[in-house]
Amino acid sequence: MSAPDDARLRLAVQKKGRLADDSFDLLARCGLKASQSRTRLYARIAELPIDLLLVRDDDIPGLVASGSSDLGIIGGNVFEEEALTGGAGEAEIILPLGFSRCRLCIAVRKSQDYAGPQDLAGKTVATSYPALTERWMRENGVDGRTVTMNGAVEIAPRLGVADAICDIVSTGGTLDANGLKVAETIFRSEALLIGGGGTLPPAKQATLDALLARMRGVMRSRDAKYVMMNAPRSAVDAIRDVLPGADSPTVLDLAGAGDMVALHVLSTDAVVWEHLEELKALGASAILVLDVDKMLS
Ligand code: PRT
Ligand code: ZN
Repeated sequence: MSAPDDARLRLAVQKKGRLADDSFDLLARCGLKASQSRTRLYARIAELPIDLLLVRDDDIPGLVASGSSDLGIIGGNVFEEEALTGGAGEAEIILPLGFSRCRLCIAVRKSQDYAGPQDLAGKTVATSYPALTERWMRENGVDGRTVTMNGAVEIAPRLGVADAICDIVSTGGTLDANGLKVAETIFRSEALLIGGGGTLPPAKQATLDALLARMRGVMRSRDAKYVMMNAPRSAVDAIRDVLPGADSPTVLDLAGAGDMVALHVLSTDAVVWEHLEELKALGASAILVLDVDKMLS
C-alpha cells in the first residue's frame, strides 16, 4: 500500500533481544512482514502504511514521547521506570500484548532469613530500576537505599556493592546460580503497545485502528480452540460449563442417532487434557480440538 511518508505510521520495536522475536512474531501473525533485513534502522511494511524503527529497547519510550515514533512495543518494566522518571513524557499504554512476561523482584542472599519489608531497613539494593525500587520502598515504609547498575546486577551482593538486588526474574535460574532468593515481587511486566498520548491525523488513526483490530484478533486466537464432539443433547449445558470461555455452542442433529447431537464450540482459553476427560465423563465422544488461525469480530 503506498502512502506519503508522513502518512505512514511509525512503530518502534527492539532490533535484537528478548522482546524482538516475539514482537516480529506478533507482526507476522497480524499479516505484516518487514520488507528489509533487521540489520537496518528502518523497515517498511508492505501490507499497511507502517514503518518500523529498529532500535534498542531503552530508546523506545523516548522516541514515542518525542513524537519521532507514533507507537512502540516495550517491556512494562522499562516503560514504568521511564514514566516514573519523566522519560516517557505523555506516552501511554494502548494495549498490553501478553508476551515477554516477567517479574521485577527484590532478592536477598539465600542464607538470609527474610520475614518482610522491615528486613530491608538500612539495606542497599542494587538495581537497573531505581525509580520502581524506590517507589516500592516508599509504599512499604522501607528506609533503604538504591545503587544503580546497568548490568550484572546479580553479582552485586558478592562484590559487596549491595545487600540485596532488584532485578527481572523469569525462571529464577540466574538468582539461584548466584546464591540469591526472591524476597518480594514488586512489579509484574509484559510487553506493551504504547503511543504518544496525543491525537493522530485521521489517516494514521485509521492505520492504528486496523493494526489494533488485528493485534486483538491474534491475541484472542492465541489460545482459542474450536472443539467438536458428539454428545447427548441433555449434556449440552454441562459441556458448555466445562470448556473455558465457551460461547453458545452450535448444536446439530445427527441423522438416526436418537438423542445424540454434534456440538461445535469455540473456546477462547486453552483446552487441556483434563477438560477432555471431563467431556468424556459427560458422555461426549469423537472429540476433536482444532487450532484457530485467525479471529475477527
Ligand atoms: O539491547 P537492548 O537494550 O535492546 O536490550 P536489553 O538487553 O536491555 O533487554 P533484553 O532484550 O534482555 O530484555 C528486553 C525485555 O524483555 C525486558 O525489559 C523485559 O521486559 C523482558 N524480559 C523477559 C526479560 C527477561 N524475561 C529476563 N529474564 N529481561 C531480562 N531478563 C534477564 C534478567 O535481567 C536476568 O539477568 O534474565 C535474567 C533472569 O532470568 P531467569 O530466567 O534466570 O530468571
Ligand atoms: Zn535495554
